[in-house]
Amino acid sequence: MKEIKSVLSLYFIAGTQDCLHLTGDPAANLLSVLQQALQAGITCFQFRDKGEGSLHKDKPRQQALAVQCRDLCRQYQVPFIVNDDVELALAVEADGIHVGQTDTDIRDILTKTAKKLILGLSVNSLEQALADKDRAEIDYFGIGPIFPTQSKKDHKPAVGLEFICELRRHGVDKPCVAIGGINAEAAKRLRHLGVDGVAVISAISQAADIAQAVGQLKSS
Ligand code: TZP
Ligand code: MG
Repeated sequence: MKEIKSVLSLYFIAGTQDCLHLTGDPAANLLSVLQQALQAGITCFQFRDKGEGSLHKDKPRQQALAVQCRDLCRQYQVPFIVNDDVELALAVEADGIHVGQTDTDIRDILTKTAKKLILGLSVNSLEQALADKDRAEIDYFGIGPIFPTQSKKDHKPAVGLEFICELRRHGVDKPCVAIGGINAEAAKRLRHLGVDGVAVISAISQAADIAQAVGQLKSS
């Protein structure tokens, strides 16, 4: 498996609900956006198909789409991570699972599979980071939202750029990816502050020129 820090470098997250601004079938549009992002050099993809406008009420179609996304990622040797849904992740043999603080416990995920999965956990406070910073089974923290975001309705309060420094000051040295409202300029600042990568939805899914957006987020 690739080194986790290099996997986190430019982490793209999307589901059909993030492609509704495009005309045509959202599932086909997601595949097209993903293909362009992979071609341009994203280093990880998280399938996060949830909420209004997603395929969450049609599990067979959602799973079929997840398989298509997984196969695209495999072509580019980019890890394919599933958000929250452990059953879906196992069914499609994802490379990893990302969970929030109130989702399935990482310990329960481990009991369900012998395969080495990339396991990520969302962190929004110092307490949460300190509680899990030494748990070896957690491969990385998703830190955020750094800024307010339009892409997640129920998002937690934004933590700001300083939060990255606060975590490092408190000895949190787990690989981390920053998320929430990140554009190319913010990505540059965050990388300087020491994050291992940035995770974005809209900066790629809503870009007029996906290859250019990926290039700018990477080289920042
Ligand atoms: N978790 C925290 S913020 C967020 C998620 C899934 C959404 C990030 O989307 P965007 O468009 O990059 O702000
Ligand atoms: Mg969640």
